[in-house]
Amino acid sequence: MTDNIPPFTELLADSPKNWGRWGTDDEIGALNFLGPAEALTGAASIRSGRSFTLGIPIADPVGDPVWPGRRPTQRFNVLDHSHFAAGKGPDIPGGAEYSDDVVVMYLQGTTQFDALGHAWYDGQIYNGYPASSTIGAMEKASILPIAEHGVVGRGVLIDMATHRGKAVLDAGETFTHEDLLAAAAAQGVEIRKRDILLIRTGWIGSYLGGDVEKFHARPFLEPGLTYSPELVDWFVEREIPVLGTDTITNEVTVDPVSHTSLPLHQALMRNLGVLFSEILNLDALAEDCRADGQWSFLYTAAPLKIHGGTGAPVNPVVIK
Ligand code: UVW
Repeated sequence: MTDNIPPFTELLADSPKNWGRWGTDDEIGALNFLGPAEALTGAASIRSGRSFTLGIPIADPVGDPVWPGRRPTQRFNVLDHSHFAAGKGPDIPGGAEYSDDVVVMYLQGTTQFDALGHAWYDGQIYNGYPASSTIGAMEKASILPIAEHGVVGRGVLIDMATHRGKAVLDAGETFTHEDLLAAAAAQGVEIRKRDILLIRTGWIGSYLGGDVEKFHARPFLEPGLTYSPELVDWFVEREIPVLGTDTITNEVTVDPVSHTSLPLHQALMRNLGVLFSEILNLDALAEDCRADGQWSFLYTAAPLKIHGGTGAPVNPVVIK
């Protein structure tokens, strides 16, 4: 272990856990907070019926934004008109032609939900399942049970970039739950118990707007929420089921206090079972919310049902 950087066993020794709260066989964690009542609360937020999709386009020829070490999604045409023109396409009765393609992608390589077992420390994933259950395919706490359940509730958007008077937060810029509450108050919206919490930093928007170099710049350093015991307690007290942001990792890449990398993946996802949805495009939604002052809405999402998946792509739909 690097000098002076505490291992998570030490940093999070007293951090709360939801393990066992929904049964020893639970695999969906804080998604248990979202049921019919929360779906109706979300639906009651609808005013105009305007809808927004939060996924980014996949297999961008310039390279999708991914965590270092992952490769951007590649899409290959394996059948198209050229095959038929060369007499090599399948012979379909009636003369129809068609096209096919294949993608090679990291399941965390686009807008996605992480499985609860996606990140861990100390030999155990969410709910105490052994880390060895991730070998080969996730036997436990994979994305499949989350995908079977679906994610529906009242969403609330906190536009941290606008709150700080910026189009995009700076590399490594941090904020806390108290900053979220201040931004919410400025926006005139309340972050209620069991809300699906979406936070805009402008980061992915800058990529979509053409600032691609930022994503290939090193060191890789995103802005985001920072770990503190108080932040974790706030997630517990608010029963936040889902954290979604327009960054690749949903938190500042390196916590400036403990110097650990991605401690919220451990404190919130592994320990509390909070669902993480990353690489969201929140810009069009934020623009609309700034225009009409309505920052809450019905949020719906269904990640793909991938057996044993560490996560799955998703294109959430929000209705205002
Ligand atoms: C890592 O797993 C490193 O990040 P994420 O969950 O954000 O894809």
